[in-house]
Amino acid sequence: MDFNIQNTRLEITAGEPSQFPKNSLPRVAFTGRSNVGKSSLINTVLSRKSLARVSSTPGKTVTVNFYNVDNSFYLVDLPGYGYAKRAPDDIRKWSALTDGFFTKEPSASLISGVVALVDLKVGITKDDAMMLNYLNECGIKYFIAATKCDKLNKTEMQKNLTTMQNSPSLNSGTEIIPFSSLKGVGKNEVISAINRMIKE
Ligand SMILES: Nc1nc2c(ncn2[C@@H]2O[C@H](COP(=O)(O)OP(=O)(O)OP(=O)(O)O)[C@@H](O)[C@H]2O)c(=O)[nH]1
Ligand SMILES: [Mg+2]
Repeated sequence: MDFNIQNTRLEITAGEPSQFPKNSLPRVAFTGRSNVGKSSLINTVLSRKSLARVSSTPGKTVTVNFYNVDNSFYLVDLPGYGYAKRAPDDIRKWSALTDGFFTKEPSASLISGVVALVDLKVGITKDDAMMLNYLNECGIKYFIAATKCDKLNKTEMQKNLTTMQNSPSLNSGTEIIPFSSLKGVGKNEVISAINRMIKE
């Protein structure tokens, strides 16, 4: 790796697409259902205890956080989806930010790929399927981080991974990485996969 992942700072918390960084650094984004463990994964991957806020109230903030990694690229924490109790204004904000990020220039061309988080115990929900289909349609590269794998024993884990692999929402051959922030499982694999996306 020719960047220092330890040298990371939260550069911008954007409440609207006009606040996205104006430079041309590549971006790797994280998507997932609210409460899937996105902030925890970001902290684990960056070896930081609380750079990304781990919340007890799911889906509270509808913002896009840009983490500047060693002035080489951005890790982008997109707002979670599938949170039922969301106010209409927040839903509008979610769509504007997500569409702004994935489909509007200059943002869209700067995306190297996406880490799509799916809870391994819950499996691919309707909302996950919608997000994955959206990524497929946009032609964006992604891999799956199958989160909270510590909640399952080996047999259950294998079973759920196989089910996930066969999901019609995934392009065949999509990489699935079992992950646990709690146990530190999958950390190096996620870093390598991000690294590959940036270099491709
Ligand atoms: N067992 C287990 N629990 C986890 C793991 N990662 C996160 N959690 C728990 O899941 C809850 C949500 O974690 P967050 O990291 O805040 O999830 P998030 O996707 O960022 O949530 P929002 O930003 O609110 O949408 C917290 O209670 C965490 O402690 C994990 O690897 N294993
Ligand atoms: Mg979060």
